[in-house]
Amino acid sequence: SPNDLKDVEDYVQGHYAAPNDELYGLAKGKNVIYIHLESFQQFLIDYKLTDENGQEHEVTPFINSLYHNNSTFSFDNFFHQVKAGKTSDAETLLENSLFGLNQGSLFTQLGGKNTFQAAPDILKQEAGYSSAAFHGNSGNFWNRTETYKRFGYDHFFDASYYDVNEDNSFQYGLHDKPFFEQSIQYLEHLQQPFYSKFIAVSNHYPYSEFKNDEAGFPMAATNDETINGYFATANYLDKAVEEFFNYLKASGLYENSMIVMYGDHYGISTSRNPDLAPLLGQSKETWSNFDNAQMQRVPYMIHLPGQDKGGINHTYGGEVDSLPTLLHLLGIDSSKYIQLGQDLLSPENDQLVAFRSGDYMTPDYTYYGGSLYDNSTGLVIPTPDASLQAKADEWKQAVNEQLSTSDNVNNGDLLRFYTASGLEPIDPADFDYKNALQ
Ligand code: GP9
Ligand code: MN
Repeated sequence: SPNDLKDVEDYVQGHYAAPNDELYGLAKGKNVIYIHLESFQQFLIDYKLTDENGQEHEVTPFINSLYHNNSTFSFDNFFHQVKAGKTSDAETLLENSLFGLNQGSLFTQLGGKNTFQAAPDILKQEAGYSSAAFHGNSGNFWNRTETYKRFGYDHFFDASYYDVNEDNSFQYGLHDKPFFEQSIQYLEHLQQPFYSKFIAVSNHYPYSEFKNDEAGFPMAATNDETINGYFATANYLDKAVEEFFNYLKASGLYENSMIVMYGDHYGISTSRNPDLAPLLGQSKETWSNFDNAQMQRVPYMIHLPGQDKGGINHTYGGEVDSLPTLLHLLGIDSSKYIQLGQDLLSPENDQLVAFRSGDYMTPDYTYYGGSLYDNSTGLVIPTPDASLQAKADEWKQAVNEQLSTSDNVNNGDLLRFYTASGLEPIDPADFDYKNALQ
């Protein structure tokens, strides 16, 4: 009911982190280009795979160069917060600053009926942005077509807009190089400024597509085929992203754009991590749940050509924090929206990262699978002293509150009652993705 909204608004007000004055509006009026790095974990950044002759191969040289560039706000303590909705949960988090559901996918269950106040809609109504999503798979996957209408996407270029054939695709759709290459003709027609996202998908489990790639990136040599192929598909993604940047530069779009790259979730599941451990300089035998929690880091990089205020930021945060961060860089006040994250560039950021399971992470402690760990040692703290226990209780409560607020908003479809943002309601019937260019 509308009354339930009151608690949500109180939470949002109490949790709001005011922007960093120096950075507010730094990207005002820029195009926004999201590049979705499928299943891409932070450990790939700067990683070098050693082949059987002892030679090292940098897996993602292009993405690494962006990561280390002062035009990029890079984060090394950024965590995914998805559950069963995987990619679609990441989309929910990044574009709404709300969590996915505790069971199943929000896109599938509520994407076709709820009211949202998502990034494309906010930017359209506040700053005249057009918007488009690009993905070389069927629009029905994760119920995207219906959900995107309610997010306010003007255009959705799904597989029907691409030449997808046996040679250039796999079970999840078009491969990344042809995907970016064929996207350009559509991107060129968008009215600027635009908000866009490109969901690249080649680096998706089972990582078996580039084993015999002509580029010949080596396989890892563990007992697990999934791990072995992961580096070569990540390398392919890196090259595809580089080609896309070259296009953006050649077309002149680059200078007018803010390019945001994120890993949506882990690519190597927890059960496989012990086999990965030796490649990370750790031992299979001592691998623990603490290590599993650290592996949930994914890249988050905001590349803003022509400025040098970036660098590697160590703030602890997660996908829910992306939208307020982005809006503030674009010079848009996020405080009037129901967003549950905090600007990662704000000095007021709490640095408490909720996992969807209710576990959490702070700069000093990890709570995972029911145990509290000291981040500096990686060891369990069996009996925290009274002051630490009090803090841990507070963190747990704050995490539960963030997650339950999200569930209340989503399950109660509460945004349909929320008028204080001043956004006009969306009518999904206004959107027809079959005629995307009209
Ligand atoms: C396919 C892709 C699937 O459209 O988005 O990703 P997943 O959710 O399986 O990571
Ligand atoms: Mn995914």
